[in-house]
Amino acid sequence: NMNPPHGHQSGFVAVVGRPNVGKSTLVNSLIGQKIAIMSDKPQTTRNKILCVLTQPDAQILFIDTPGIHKPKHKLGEYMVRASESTLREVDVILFVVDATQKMGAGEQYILERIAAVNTPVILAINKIDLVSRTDLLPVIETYNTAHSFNAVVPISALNRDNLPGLIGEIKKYLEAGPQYYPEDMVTDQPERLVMAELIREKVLHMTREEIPHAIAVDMEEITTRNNGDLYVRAVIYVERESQKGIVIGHGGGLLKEIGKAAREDIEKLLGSKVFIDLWVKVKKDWRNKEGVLREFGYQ
Ligand code: GDP
Ligand code: MG
Ligand code: K
Repeated sequence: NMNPPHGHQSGFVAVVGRPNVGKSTLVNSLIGQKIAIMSDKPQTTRNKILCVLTQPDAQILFIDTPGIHKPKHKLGEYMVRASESTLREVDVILFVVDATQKMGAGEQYILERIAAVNTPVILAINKIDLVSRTDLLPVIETYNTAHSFNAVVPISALNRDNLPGLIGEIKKYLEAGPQYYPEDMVTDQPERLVMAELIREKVLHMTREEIPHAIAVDMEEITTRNNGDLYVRAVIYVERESQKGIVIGHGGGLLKEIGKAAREDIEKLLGSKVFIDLWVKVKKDWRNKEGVLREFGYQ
């Protein structure tokens, strides 16, 4: 049921910023659990859900936008285009910068990308625990001169300083919408998202560029057995029969390899023995139906 309860808001926030400004720290502080683990792996997948913040009146899905960085190879160029459409589709862009660093080429590049879209942009100036008030003001001024932000919010991701203020600003730009993820899934089973992303990552790695980035992995069942082992059944959704063939591979060989690689990562992550039951299904044109939401397999 996608009808939002009265007054409930939800939406997507694209988190952008160059490495080491504190994106992962921010995401971890927001959700209070270490699930941003995926964001430090090689940037091969398109968008990843970094965290889902569930409050009584709102659900905010923070997504990583890897293609925002200057491309170094052909796949990178593809990802820049992909990230541009992401920046257009999300409700808010959260641009994270480091208060202790001068605005540099990395920031300039991101500013150019966000100037090309109409999405509201909130600037989070992070690490204010490391600078004095007098040193912070010129930083704010420099960024305000460079771009007309919808809001500028000084924060310390590490000390959780002013995070409610940041969330408050984000909420101004969310629309009425449902809770996409059940609350318990997000707070008690963050590993579910991570598992889906791990499987997705393996598919993209192992099929190279033959498979478009828009595939979705749906975790159909996660069961803990009596001995603590985990049983996972997941469906990989592709757009065409031919892609299904590629993912499955000759005699099911590639799907087996994908399952094995994902299993090894998930076992490392969770520390328990894992059985993965992988299926591939075709969902025609679901990517074209619109928006980031569909990308994650939601109807
Ligand atoms: P990312 O590459 O943007 O994801 O950056 P990380 O979250 O990995 O942070 C990079 C470094 O900055 C780490 O050593 C963090 O501990 C540190 N850091 C992040 N946020 C803050 C903050 O608010 N204050 C301070 N002092 N350090 C921070
Ligand atoms: Mg990080
Ligand atoms: K990152």
